Amino acid sequence: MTPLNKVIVNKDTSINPIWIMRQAGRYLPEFREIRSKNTDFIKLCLNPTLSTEITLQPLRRFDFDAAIIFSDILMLPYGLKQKVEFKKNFGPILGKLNLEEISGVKETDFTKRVQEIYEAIKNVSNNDILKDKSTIGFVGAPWTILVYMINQQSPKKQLKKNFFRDENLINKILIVIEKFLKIHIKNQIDNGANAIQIFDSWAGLLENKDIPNYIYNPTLNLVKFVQSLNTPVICFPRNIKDYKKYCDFVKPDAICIDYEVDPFTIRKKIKIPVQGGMDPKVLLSDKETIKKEAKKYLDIFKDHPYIFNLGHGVLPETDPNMMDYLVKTVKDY
Ligand code: 1CP
Repeated sequence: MTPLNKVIVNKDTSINPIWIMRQAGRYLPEFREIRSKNTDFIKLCLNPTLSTEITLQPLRRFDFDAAIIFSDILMLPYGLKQKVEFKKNFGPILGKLNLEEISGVKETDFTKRVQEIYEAIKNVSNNDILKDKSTIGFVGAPWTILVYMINQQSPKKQLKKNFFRDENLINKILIVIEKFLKIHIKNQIDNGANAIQIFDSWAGLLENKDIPNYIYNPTLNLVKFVQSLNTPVICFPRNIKDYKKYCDFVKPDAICIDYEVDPFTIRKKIKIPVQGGMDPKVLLSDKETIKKEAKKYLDIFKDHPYIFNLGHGVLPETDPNMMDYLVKTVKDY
């Protein structure tokens, strides 16, 4: 078993595997070079040679314990034939959502549209670099995918005022999303992913009363589905107000925490393996601060199954030498 899976499945507290969200990305000059020649982000995700190469880039530099496949959560709406574009300095822009159209998409059509992602997973998981390391597949949680599909852009700017106007319609869309997320998860596992992370980046947007319908219930269905395929599942409900309640309802195999939540409280309240937490901005400081902050998390979770990661994606302005220093610090702990 890989170190990551030992922590999640066997609850091993003697090791602290490390991987980093967005570990393949803009802080690496070798990624920027490929990206500058491939301006269409979706096409890049669907080029198995390049997406394999990008996924492996960080593993050639650093002793990470897992590869996360270079793709995007928005490949799901793309696979459902909703238009998806990534505009420079703006982020994703999606076309109008048509329930009839997405409901008409067949499983085989979907799989064909994103087939290259599975090819990349196969390439990565069969690469010698991945010996004794995990290949992480991922999806967006139903709620976060719903947000992008209806809002048609990042809700960072704002969530459409009439977002919840037609709850009946929303619930029908959620059913389609859930169906295809399961297909996408199974395809990733069939092609070599041996852990799945579910990103709920906009979990923090909901009021308490809406959380069961939009987060707990649909995510629990996905978690059960991944577990039925004998694969561990990590959930990242970013900025959720109550991680404990989330874990009690959704029952993932491991929980990834953001950098705003107090790690002491997490350790006290949560019994399942924990991942992440450190503020990505720490990597913009100096070695002394990086060491101090990394050790803080490692000390707090010393007797708890813990996977080192950040509390969100690595920032593009991060110096790769500081990442190297962080990985060595965690490995030497
Ligand atoms: O070069 C570029 O401009 C592309 C930047 C980029 C990258 C490197 C985007 C655009 N997506 C990705 C890859 C990506 N996205 C990965 C690859 C694997 C890795 O981690 O190395 C993963 C896991 C994601 C997941 C993802 N995409 C999330 C969940 C995690 C998070 O950041 O909260 C979300 C919300 C997205 C949507 C997305 N993709 C890209 C952008 C700019 C956004 C929008 C973010 C927003 O709404 O603010």
